[in-house]
Amino acid sequence: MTLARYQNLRHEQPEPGLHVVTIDRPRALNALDSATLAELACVVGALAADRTARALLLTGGGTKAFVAGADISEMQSLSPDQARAFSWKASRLFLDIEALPMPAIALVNGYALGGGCELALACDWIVAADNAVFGQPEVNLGIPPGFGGTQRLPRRIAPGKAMELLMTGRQVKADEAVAIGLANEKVAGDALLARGLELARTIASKGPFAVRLVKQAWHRGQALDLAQACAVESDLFGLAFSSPDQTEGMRAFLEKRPPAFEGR
Ligand code: DAK
Repeated sequence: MTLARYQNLRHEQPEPGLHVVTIDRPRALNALDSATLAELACVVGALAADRTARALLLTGGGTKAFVAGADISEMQSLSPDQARAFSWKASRLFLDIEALPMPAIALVNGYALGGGCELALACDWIVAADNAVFGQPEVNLGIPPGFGGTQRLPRRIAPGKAMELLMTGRQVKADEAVAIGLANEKVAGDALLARGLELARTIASKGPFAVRLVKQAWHRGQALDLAQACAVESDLFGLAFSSPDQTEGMRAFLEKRPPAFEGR
């Protein structure tokens, strides 16, 4: 079911609670211009408020590119002030994606370069099609990454490897992306959406409140030392015991039946 039609993206719900957002701007290999970022912000705002949403799959239209970066033709003549504002606007959007209550999985089909790689990194994990190519080639254009790449890449993969990729602009294909922990797995291109939906269904079958708490614990703990982060986890663990899902999940286990979670 198509939920909303935009100029540069599609928002579909193939099954209850499972959302697929496709960046679809093929003439520029799905590059992110201001209009596309504004549309993405609308979808992310709607998803953040949707308590029935269980998982987001983010992908690119066509088979050649996930997202080939920020739109270079739009960016080339920005003033320093405009560049800073553009970068911060997109960074806030990517922070909002990261903060979505439901898991977000990037299904990377083809090029995920610059802002495209950064968009994938704002998702909880990445599944790569066999033609996926990741990279932060900004240094080739005389600029550093501007949508969080210098921050998220060293948090996702080994910091030294991240610095290598950020400073050389070297692109990595799907096998290497899996080997360095950038992508979780590689699948055939024509199986990418099916694999994403399979993962989304698995997540949707778990306690939705618990899944939200896992994501919250991880992100809130990132900025803290281990003791403080574990205290956050204890708080959220306690919170889970105020939820009908906890009562149902444990009762179902003891009664040897599958749980029927309400999502709260
Ligand atoms: N922006 C705009 N158009 C793009 C594009 C992009 N990032 N990538 C591709 N295109 C367009 C091409 O210009 C071409 O348009 P036409 O000539 O047909 O009109 C069309 O898409 C097809 O591309 P190609 O003809 O080049 O296709 P190929 O198969 O030969 O090559 C490629 C595919 C992905 C290897 C190549 O297109 C490429 O290298 N693209 C650029 C990749 C790149 O460098 N991406 C990173 C962009 S920089 C910041 C804010 C943001 C950022 C940084 C700072 N501040 C404000 C501080 C983030 C920056 C980036 O993301």
